[in-house]
Amino acid sequence: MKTRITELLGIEYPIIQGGMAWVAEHHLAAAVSEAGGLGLIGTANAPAEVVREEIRKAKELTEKPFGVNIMLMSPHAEAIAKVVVEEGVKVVTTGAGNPGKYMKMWKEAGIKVIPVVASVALARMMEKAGADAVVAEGTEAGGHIGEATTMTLVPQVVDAVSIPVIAAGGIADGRGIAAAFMLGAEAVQMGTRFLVAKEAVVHANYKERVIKAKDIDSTVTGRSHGHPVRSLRNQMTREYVKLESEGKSFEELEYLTLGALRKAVVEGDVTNGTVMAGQIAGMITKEQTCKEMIEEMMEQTKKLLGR
Ligand code: TUI
Repeated sequence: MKTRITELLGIEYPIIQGGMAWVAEHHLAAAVSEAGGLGLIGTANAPAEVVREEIRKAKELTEKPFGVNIMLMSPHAEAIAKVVVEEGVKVVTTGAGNPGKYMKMWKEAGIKVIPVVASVALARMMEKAGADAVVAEGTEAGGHIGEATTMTLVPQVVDAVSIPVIAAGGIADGRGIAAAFMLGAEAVQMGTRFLVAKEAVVHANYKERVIKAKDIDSTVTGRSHGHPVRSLRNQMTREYVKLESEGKSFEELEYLTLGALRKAVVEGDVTNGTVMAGQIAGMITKEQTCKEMIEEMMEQTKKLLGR
């Protein structure tokens, strides 16, 4: 399945793994890249030197291309923006902000830059700034999200820009990939499915919560602050909603999401921790290797697109 994205990134299959905070570390990134997709190291709020180590460890596990996702709300974003250049990273994706001020430095270093956008306006701006592609991420996605759905956002972004578009949000099998292609996307990015990959170093309780989740089990916190985050409903989200209704500020509540994400991913506290996941969690039923997931999905996609 050749597309402009597989050509641009030098990958076999048009599947990119989401740069999930705390989850997307070197084992997962290398496994997805080894399986023919593009693995990503997610930086979230990690310090730059931790990210440098992650990049070096991923290089030991795979010779295939992998990328780094930079979460632009992080206090370390600027330092990480330099580390990816120093370490010779081939692909950078960005989330939760506008990476405009780093574009020149990255392009001069020969890095392929793929910002995640949640609107047509930012997609247009990124194309002008020299982005190689964009990920159009719908509100079905897990974690920090925008307002538009994947079904509405992807075709509108495809119409607005000439660079290739990668669809994200609510995609976890070959049907979703085929549908994304019908909307004009040339690859997909998926997070929630890879959360339960055998290679994902995620606490068993977290994986079990995703596997057991039903269609309507996710909820969004932080809408009133303009920082909406999707996760599976639990004690933490109920507490957040309560404090939000009492008028607590984003800064006062941020610890509940970001600090608590570590609690869920590392310690397995899925009651008080943040279990970030997308709406498609309800469709995910088993742990598999990245290779099994990707081969199964591509088989299904080819059948559907060949019909
Ligand atoms: O970034 C993500 N997903 C994330 S980041 C994250 S870590 C975090 N945790 C708690 C609170 C905050 C962050 C967990 N999940 N996805 C990419 C994404 N980017 N989705 C939406 C956006 C986005 C939204 C608005 C990108 C740009 C934007 O506007 C930028 C601007 O300045 O116009």
